[in-house]
Amino acid sequence: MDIASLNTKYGIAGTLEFALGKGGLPMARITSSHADAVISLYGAQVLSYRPKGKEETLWMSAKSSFEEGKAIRGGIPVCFPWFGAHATDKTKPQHGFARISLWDVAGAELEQDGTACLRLSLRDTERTHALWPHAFSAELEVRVGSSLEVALTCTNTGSAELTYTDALHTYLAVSDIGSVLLRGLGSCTYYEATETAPLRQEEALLEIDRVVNRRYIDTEAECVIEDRGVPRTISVAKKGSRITVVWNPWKEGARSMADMEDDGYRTMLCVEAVNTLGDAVVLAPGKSFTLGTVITVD
Ligand code: TA6
Repeated sequence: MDIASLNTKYGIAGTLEFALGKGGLPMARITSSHADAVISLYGAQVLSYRPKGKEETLWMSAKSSFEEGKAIRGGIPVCFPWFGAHATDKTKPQHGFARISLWDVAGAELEQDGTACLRLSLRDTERTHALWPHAFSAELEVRVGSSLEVALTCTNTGSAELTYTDALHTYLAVSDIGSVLLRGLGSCTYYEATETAPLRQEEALLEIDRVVNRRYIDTEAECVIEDRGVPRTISVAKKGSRITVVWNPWKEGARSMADMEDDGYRTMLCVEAVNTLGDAVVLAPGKSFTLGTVITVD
């Protein structure tokens, strides 16, 4: 659907407007009484969330691609139907195809309390069958209110059981990584990147002073970024996930990525709601499952 038709069908005067953004990709721009937000239809990716009177909450790489076929580096990428590299075929796109697909608009509403809601959808096609041989529908609901609520619901529309992994790979903006402490994962067990030995985080507050790529297991805890530089706290709550991934690529990692500035790692921290490892989602025909995250700034 073109931009004019999207605005006619789903636009909300003064609150929600569709426009072509960077790279000519279609975006929804939301201005609610609580916050402003930008959501890319390419990838169903929230790119910006700025509560009224506050600074930007989500990090976006100044060197990100905005181009079909490439992932956008920042905001909240949707990883589906697999998280990370494909289990058996490394030629398939890292983190699945959802973040490099153009999603449809399924609905938009302005709720009574001023929260604006946008729903995007993705269904299986010949292209997705070539990458993942399953019938599915996915819906991403974004609620822009005093918090940012993002929920990914996947439904098995086929006649056989299917299994997937997924993530809401949230990039949070921080003043400087040296001014940040992450609360919520004390006493949790985690796996570092591709290591197989479990480790335990002893400290209640995590300081990020080197590359961090941890998969914390068996945790539904809310995480809180304490940013002494702004100062502010960003809390990241979640549902439908017992794995939290914390990622900062640090200096060497940032340098190795074409779409991140060399010092980009200093102003970001990913705190991700994930289903992976032993927590893959198994869906019988007709069944649905929702993964959600709620981001609140104080
Ligand atoms: O969630 C952390 C992670 O899986 C890291 O291993 C790192 O590779 C990151 O995601 C970014 O992946 P991307 O494909 O966007 O470069």
